[in-house]
Amino acid sequence: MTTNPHQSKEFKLVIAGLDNAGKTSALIALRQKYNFYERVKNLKPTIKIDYSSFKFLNTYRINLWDMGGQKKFRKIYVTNPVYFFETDYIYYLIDIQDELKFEDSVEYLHELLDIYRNLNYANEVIICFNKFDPKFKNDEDYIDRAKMIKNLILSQNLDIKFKFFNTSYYDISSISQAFSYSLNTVLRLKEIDAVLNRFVNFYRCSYAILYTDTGLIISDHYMEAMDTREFEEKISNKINEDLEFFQRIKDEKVEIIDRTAFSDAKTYYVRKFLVEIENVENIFYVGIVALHNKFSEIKNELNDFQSVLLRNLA
Ligand SMILES: Nc1nc2c(ncn2[C@@H]2O[C@H](COP(=O)(O)OP(=O)(O)OP(=O)(O)O)[C@@H](O)[C@H]2O)c(=O)[nH]1
Ligand SMILES: [Mg+2]
Repeated sequence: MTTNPHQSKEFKLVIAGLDNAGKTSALIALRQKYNFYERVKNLKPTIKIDYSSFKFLNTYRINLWDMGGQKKFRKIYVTNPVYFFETDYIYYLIDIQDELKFEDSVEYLHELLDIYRNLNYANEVIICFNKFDPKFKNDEDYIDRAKMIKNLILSQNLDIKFKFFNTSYYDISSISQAFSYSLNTVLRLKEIDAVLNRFVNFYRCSYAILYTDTGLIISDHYMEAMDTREFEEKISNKINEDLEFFQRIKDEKVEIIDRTAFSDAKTYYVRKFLVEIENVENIFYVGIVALHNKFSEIKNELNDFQSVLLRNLA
């Protein structure tokens, strides 16, 4: 991680893999959560490298390096290690649906690992078995393929730490989990994640999400898999509604810290939290959807969340 003159900490994520592995799609799915509206269809192969970056709270700038995977570009990168300087985390995507390319994919991975060895990269290398769509989740054939590649990579690189994920843009939370893994190491999201995860698993909430007043999602947990379209309908729209509501009451100078809405069997609840981070007051919201009968307990548990946020973000 490097620090620029404006004091925001720079965090560089490199996303690599063969052409057609789904790198750009995964990043678009991820960025949709950060309010960049783009479409995944009609994607063209990435020409060399696509850079994008976003600010995270007031403290971090996350830089994403999407390394176009066509052979002609791969040749350029492997002969110019400068592209990989100061990488905080490398994500390597393998298209789990394309068996014919496994060998090439592992070979390219090894070329990159050699570069990272020379650069003394010490973090985990994050491998995503991508296009592991929800319908293949329990498919023996897919599970075996992933196991086989995993064992191959592990056995040939005993000196490197790896972390493996199954990802698919048909399950946006699988992508966000993989990316949160590296962000967690700088943001201390573990405890926050654990609390939200508990809401989903223990109280059977449809979702539990922590986001900022610009709509940036910091931590999100869902009961069911969602693709980018469903995510936009069910989550992005809801978040925008919440943000509009809180802006409106702020304009009207009313102090309200939560809002409850009912529909059918479910309760939609959002609560506002204020946390001072490096002398700047940051607003966070927790949005939760659950069955009516769970809500008094959920609200009670949320009373302690302020101190969890303070402990981990401030
Ligand atoms: N089934 C399925 N298809 C996917 C998934 N992710 C991407 N795709 C499709 O795979 C194709 C390639 O996706 P891209 O994101 O352009 O691949 P890329 O790795 O960026 O390719 P290059 O830019 O050439 O390196 C597109 O047609 C996507 O719609 C996934 O999770 N599941
Ligand atoms: Mg691409």
